[in-house]
Amino acid sequence: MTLPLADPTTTAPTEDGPELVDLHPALADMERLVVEGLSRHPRQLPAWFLYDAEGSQLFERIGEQPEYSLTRNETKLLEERAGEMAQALGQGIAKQPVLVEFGAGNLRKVGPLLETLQPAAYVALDISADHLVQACRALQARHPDVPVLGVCCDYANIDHLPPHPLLEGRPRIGFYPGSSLGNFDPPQARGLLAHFAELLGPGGRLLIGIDQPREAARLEAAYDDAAGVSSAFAFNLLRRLNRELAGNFDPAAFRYQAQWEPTSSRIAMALVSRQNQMVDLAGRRWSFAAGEPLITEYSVKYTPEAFLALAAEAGWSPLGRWSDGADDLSIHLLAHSKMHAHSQECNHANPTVQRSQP
Ligand code: AVI
Repeated sequence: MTLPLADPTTTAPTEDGPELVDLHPALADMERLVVEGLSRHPRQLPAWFLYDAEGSQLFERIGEQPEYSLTRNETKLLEERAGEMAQALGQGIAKQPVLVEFGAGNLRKVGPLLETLQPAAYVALDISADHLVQACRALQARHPDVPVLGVCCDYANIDHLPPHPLLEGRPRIGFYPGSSLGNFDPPQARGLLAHFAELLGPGGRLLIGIDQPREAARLEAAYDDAAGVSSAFAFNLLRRLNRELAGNFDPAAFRYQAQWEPTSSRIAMALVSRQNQMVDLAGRRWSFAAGEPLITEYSVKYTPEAFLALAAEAGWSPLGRWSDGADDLSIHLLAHSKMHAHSQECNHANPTVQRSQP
């Protein structure tokens, strides 16, 4: 990539595009997380490891597969209902807010909200630096009136947003589409929702997309598409580990599997060892038994009720909900109950639920 990332301690504008801050975890942190993850039973790595430059591109291709409807349905819902969402988001907020997107990806979902909400600035947080640079540039070109700030980071593990004059004294609205909350197990997800409240600060609101449970066959197909893109996405993790952490995984010695686990309401994605084998990684030897899974990701699916119960435990109250025609996914609007510095009193007791026509 050509666009330079700013020093982590500054947010100086680059000459030819939006501002960027690089807070990507250091190699030593990745090594520590790999050792922790591979020492677990079952072995499991943080889902963000899947998103190097190649992984981010593969994930975009997953969104284009006919079996994986989440991206399409959520984008359509946002396009159709962004006006209502912006109105609900802005209610009772005195100042023009800043919009903060967690795990921003290709930044293709936020457009309708930028147009309808017209925030004072837009901050995109994503783990994949190259992908973020390209996406921020393209977004800034499409929306020249909204200042764009890109922050490359593991959004679950930053203490605060980088200090910036654009963010000072303004209410912050979080945007977390794509149901990425499901890639954390429920206790972690609860912690993440509480963490978002901290990052967003007083008056914080959150617009969050949540995928819902449905028939096992549809879900398993969505995570193991016929074109093999989901499988390639998982196998890319092994290539990344080999390249960045001195590994010698042999991809041919693993097979990809995506299984619906109804009792946990989740899809478990794994690379399953085809044989007993030893693998070198991060300066250690790891033994894999035949049939042993390396969990690459879970994708937990929440009914609206289950999600709102989890959100309430993290201090969030419902303000509204929009769902797609098939009711496969919902976009929830939440307000943090303890934090109303920038907002006036609002009625959280009766959230609205709005359904799109199929
Ligand atoms: C990013 N996240 C919400 C995706 C999901 O649906 O859990 C990740 C994914 N992995 C394979 N397919 C999609």
